[in-house]
Amino acid sequence: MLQTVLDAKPSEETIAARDTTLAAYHFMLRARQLDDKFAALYRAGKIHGGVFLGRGQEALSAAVGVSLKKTDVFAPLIRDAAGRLAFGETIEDAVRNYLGSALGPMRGRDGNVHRGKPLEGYFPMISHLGAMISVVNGALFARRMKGITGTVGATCLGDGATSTGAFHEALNQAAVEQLPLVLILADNQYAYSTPTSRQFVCADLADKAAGYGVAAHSVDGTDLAACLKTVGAAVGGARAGEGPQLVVAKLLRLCGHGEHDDSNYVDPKLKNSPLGRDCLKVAEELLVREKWADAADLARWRHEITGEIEEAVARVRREPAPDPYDEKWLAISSQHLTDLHDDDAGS
Ligand SMILES: Cc1ncc(C[n+]2csc(CCOP(=O)(O)OP(=O)(O)O)c2C)c(N)n1
Ligand SMILES: [Mg+2]
Repeated sequence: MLQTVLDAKPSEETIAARDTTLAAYHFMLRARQLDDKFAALYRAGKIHGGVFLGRGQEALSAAVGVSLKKTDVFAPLIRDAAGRLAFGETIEDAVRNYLGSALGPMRGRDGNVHRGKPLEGYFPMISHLGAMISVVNGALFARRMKGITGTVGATCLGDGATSTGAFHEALNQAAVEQLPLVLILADNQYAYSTPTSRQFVCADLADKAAGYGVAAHSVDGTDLAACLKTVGAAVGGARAGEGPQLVVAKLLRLCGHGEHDDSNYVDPKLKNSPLGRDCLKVAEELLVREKWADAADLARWRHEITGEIEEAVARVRREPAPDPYDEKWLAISSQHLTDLHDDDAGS
């Protein structure tokens, strides 16, 4: 397949677009299959606590992950399995967190989507409702004070989170300080069971950006190519010193709030509207249309990823659970999350 594309002598731009799109699609597919596996493990009673999925939001999330550099800062939320993988998280670490392995990023002490590696610029989630924006602002401030330039910080948000004080305060702060913040807002039509009509009355959430003096970008969140272009432009703008960028993507959450929620409140008309398109299928149609992949490639990739996930789950299930006597406890974090030395840890 690759050879066919190369034989046609495409421009460098086309090759770059193809490579980025294929990479993003692979992260989307991995995320979807990982989510499906977590849902199955949850139903089988193998996962304690909730399972929170990103079905329908993978294109947007993958676009964020592939647009960032490893030296950037990223605070993913509930629906960002694709973005996490694209930013460098391994399937194994995601599985470890869900199954409570002591070898996981949180050493089995925190579950599901609450995982990250702050020393690698990738923050564990506090809350889905705007709490991470000020954390990213803080990281960007820290870099500015250390004289580190060219770093972008990204985090995500839902439509419901725009009603919180945390969103307002942090976006305003980022604007006043002209921080290189990229805020990805997934307007997925519901905050748990609350529809957007009960959440805000402006025509479009992108309209809110003007009130903060922030650049706004709108995108169809079901369309991978559009997400890559728009998120890429927003990240580029922030990196070029143009201040905070708000990306508003319209789409539909194609799952419950969590696996415990059957989402029977979702309006069937929305499911049948363009917002209800499955971004994974839209991306596959694009790959086939562009001749970047064919049906056999898609089937092979699915099969390979299923194998990778099954192997990771089997390995992780043999790993030990946490032992509280092994921990060095700090007031707000466990020592492994910080760069403190032993001497500092006790204070
Ligand atoms: C302060 C606070 N209130 C309530 C919750 C429970 N909660 C978590 S996510 C959520 C809905 C979020 O909706 P939205 O921002 O639209 O994001 P989506 O779930 O649609 O991705 C709620 C009510 C919480 N985590 N924190
Ligand atoms: Mg929502």
